[in-house]
Amino acid sequence: MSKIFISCALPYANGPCHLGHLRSTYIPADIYARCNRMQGNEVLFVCATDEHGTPIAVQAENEGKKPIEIAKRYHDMIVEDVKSCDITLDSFTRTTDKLHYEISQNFFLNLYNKGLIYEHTIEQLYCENCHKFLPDRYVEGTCPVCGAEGARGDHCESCGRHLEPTELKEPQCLTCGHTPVIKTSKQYFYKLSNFEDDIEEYIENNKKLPSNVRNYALNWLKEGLDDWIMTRDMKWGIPVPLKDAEGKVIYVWGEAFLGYISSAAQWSRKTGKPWEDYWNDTAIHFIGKDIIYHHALFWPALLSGYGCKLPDNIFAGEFLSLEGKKMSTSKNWVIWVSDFVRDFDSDLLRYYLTINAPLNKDTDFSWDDFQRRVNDELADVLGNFLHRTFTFTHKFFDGKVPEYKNPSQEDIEFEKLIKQLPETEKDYINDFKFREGLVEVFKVAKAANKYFNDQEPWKAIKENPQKAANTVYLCDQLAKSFATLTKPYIPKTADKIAKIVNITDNDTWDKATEYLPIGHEINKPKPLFQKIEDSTIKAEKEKLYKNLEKSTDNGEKKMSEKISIDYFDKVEIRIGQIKEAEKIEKSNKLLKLQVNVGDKTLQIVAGLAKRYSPEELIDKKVTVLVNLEPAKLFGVESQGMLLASGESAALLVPEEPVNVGEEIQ
Ligand code: B3M
Ligand code: ZN
Repeated sequence: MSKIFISCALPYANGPCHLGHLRSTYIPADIYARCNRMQGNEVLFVCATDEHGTPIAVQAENEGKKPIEIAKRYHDMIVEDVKSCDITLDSFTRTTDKLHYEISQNFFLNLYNKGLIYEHTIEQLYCENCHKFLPDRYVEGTCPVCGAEGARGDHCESCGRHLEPTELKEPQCLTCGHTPVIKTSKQYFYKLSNFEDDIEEYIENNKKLPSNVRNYALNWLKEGLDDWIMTRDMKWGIPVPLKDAEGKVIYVWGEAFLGYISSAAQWSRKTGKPWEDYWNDTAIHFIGKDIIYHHALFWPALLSGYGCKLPDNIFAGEFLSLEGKKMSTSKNWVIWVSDFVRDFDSDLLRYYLTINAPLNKDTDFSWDDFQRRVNDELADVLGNFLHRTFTFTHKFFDGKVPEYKNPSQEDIEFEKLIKQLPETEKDYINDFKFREGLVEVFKVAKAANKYFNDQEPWKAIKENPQKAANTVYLCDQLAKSFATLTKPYIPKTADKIAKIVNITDNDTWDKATEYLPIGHEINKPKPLFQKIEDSTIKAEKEKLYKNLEKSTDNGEKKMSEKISIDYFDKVEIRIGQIKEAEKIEKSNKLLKLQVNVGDKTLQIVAGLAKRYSPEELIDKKVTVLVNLEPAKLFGVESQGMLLASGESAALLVPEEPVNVGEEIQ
């Protein structure tokens, strides 16, 4: 038996959880935690909200609130989000907890006293109007790399570069709009460069590290490691525990990691069990791919400096996009967990986000694909198998597991699948191959449906009742096994299956191989999954696009994916002429247009109101995407799309006179 320390990256307490958080960390970590507990290992599964840093401080200023109020609001929401998806954390604390302050300051002091943290004076941006330094997100400007406006002091969203505030062109104080000046300030740096060799050895020798983490880390190591700044001049944060460091706090990345430890330490205080036993046995971090650098290089270097065992594994989930576009909370292109679980069972989400792609690949959430997987896979494969098994047990065998005698070759073959599954699936999960484990369950469920069809128990019951009994017997056994084996993935459903099968222990992996005794009574089945109607998906899509419309921007660029010429051939673009145009009530952006495209007139809702008045559009010739699936925007059906440039919404119009209805090729 092992003791396993599992952590999820600490979410910033500046917003609730969205599907991306679930996909990259919570769901995989929970699958792993659950499966390990079921195998009899002792698990300590921790997380906390990351409550310092400029995003929260800036938001608080904008709302005229204290940072702690913002943090508390989102901490409470995140706790609910995580609960609603059955993430079985043992401890979910906050980086504003007293114990976290103590642990973080002691950690800092320990490194400082060893000479691993040193003072160094650097140039920083300072707002003379607000009388404060402007680290990270306190300042915005033009990106020096790609020229995009609105780049933040720490990062440019447009090109993805990490930035220093002093690198920004035309910087502006985010609070008051003044142009900041450059001032020098003493800061504290960690001697990260001292640890290059140690970290390289750690990464090279740790054969269990997944390839994405390994490769990213080794590439960065090739470039060499620069010392890391550990402090900030700001009020919101953990004070630097040194006499002459007034007004300075520990940089959020210099203390957030300690959230893993302080969360565990708070759990230890409650339970009396030492968290160190878990860390020292096996420590595993689940994170998103954007913070591999921090976890694979910086955190191990801090731990080495402190003299502590390094994590055994770091598992980085890659990105989730939404309907083919990069998710963006600022642009409202996002699905919040709380909205999702209001409309759907969280198991459906756990299923979809796991089966959709392995974690080391980027993937997309699309409402149509979600519907397809729920209807064709959960309902038609797993749900159908279980339902027919339970129904037949009741219809022909009085709700009792029938006798199994003289098995046929098919029975023997099928039984092999049942017996192999627990081991195969466990191996996959232990190997962090969560998708593969789930695919295996569905392979067997598919094979079970085929076996059921081939055996035709509805016929056999008349001609050869023992054959029907064997079929139902084996299917009952597999159904029972599913009550355990699906639990790491879809825990609510697994418990429903257990209830119907009438067993109480579906929490022990080994029990999956134990058979139900002949004569065991099962309960009356209820359908486990409901199919999702087209109208439901349509409504969800409308909601999503409406959100986008509400936001100030036009959304982000599509992920640049190559398409084939055949695919492009399907796209029908024609010259059209606008015949009518009117404003859409309650929207300051949208116009409702009637556009003649030759053989028909399409009603199109377009985001042109800011640039064009309805009158000036009448009779204008425009370029129209004709074969677009209709969608509703602000309750108005739109049957096509006008081509226009993104940001400025300038229409693409033909240069020379052309006929209405002419196709663009
Ligand atoms: N709070 C969230 C992120 O960058 C950040 C993680 C901290 S983990 C120690 O995804
Ligand atoms: Zn200012």
